[in-house]
Amino acid sequence: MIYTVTLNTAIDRLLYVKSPLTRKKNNVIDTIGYDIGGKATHVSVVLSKMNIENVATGFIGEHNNALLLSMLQNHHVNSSFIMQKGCRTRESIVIIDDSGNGSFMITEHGFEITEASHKKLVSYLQENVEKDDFVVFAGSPPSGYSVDNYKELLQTVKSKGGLLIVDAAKEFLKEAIKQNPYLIKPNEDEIKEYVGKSLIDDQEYIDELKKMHQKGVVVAIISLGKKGCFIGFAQQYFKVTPPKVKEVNDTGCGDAFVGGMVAALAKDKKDVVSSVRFATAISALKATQKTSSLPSLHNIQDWMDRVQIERIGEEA
Ligand code: TA6
Repeated sequence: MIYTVTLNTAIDRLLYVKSPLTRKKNNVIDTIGYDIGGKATHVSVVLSKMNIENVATGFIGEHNNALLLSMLQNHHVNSSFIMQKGCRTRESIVIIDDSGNGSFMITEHGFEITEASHKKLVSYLQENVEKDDFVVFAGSPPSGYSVDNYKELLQTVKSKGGLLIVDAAKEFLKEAIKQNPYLIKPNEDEIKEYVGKSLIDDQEYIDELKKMHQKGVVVAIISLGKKGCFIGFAQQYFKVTPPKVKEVNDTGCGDAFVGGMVAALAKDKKDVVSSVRFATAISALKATQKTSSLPSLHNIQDWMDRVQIERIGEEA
């Protein structure tokens, strides 16, 4: 089984405006839509789209969770969330215009998780995760959620023999790396914050991927948005360039990428190069679509054929 864990679930409120968002002007909304928000839930959508069994877990608020749960059901995602009483699942605002330059995303902190809710999630993982299950942690924990609690979740998965896939930032990324994850995918800002400086050239990216391997990460990826990613595994390093697209809504592209990696690795753990090709293709395809979660895999082979993968280094 694959588990996706969203500690800070969200409902995305998508506001479409025709002309570019402008200050000191009435920016009239053309249409309003709702979609699933929260990074690991988007991973579940990709998996379910590919008929890969998975369960979305994490925390949801008691109020307004029906919309989120029904959207997950529409995408055939099975869910088993810890519901926290008296709280409201947050709404993220995503503003999309016709400029082709991507979306604006405005998020809330999310409700504070009680110790009792945290312990319920620990027990859920303890009771359900089995050896070699992928368990995906993606997205920022809600404010007030401690690194120690995060560590407890990761260690629970490890103690059951599960394989951690983590897309996190700041101190949560640092903690994840300490837990020998199977895969991590910091983006440009997250790696800059982790390393303490911007990475300039291919060699600097390779050096950071190598350091992650030395710390026990099996598949290390640094994603660079529309520029693609660097990936390292088994002492091999690649630079991956996606096809050029007219960006409609970049919200959720990183999550579609993680979903693609998990889906492809679940089929064949050894074929990391094909996996990153697939993940890059669906992330690029997602950018052309209005929604936050991936609505279709239409023509995916064509997109995959247009991904460029260049081998850039190998350790002796
Ligand atoms: O990556 C897109 C997305 O999952 C949105 O759907 C949105 O709700 C947001 O990210 C949540 O991000 P966060 O880091 O706050 O968990």
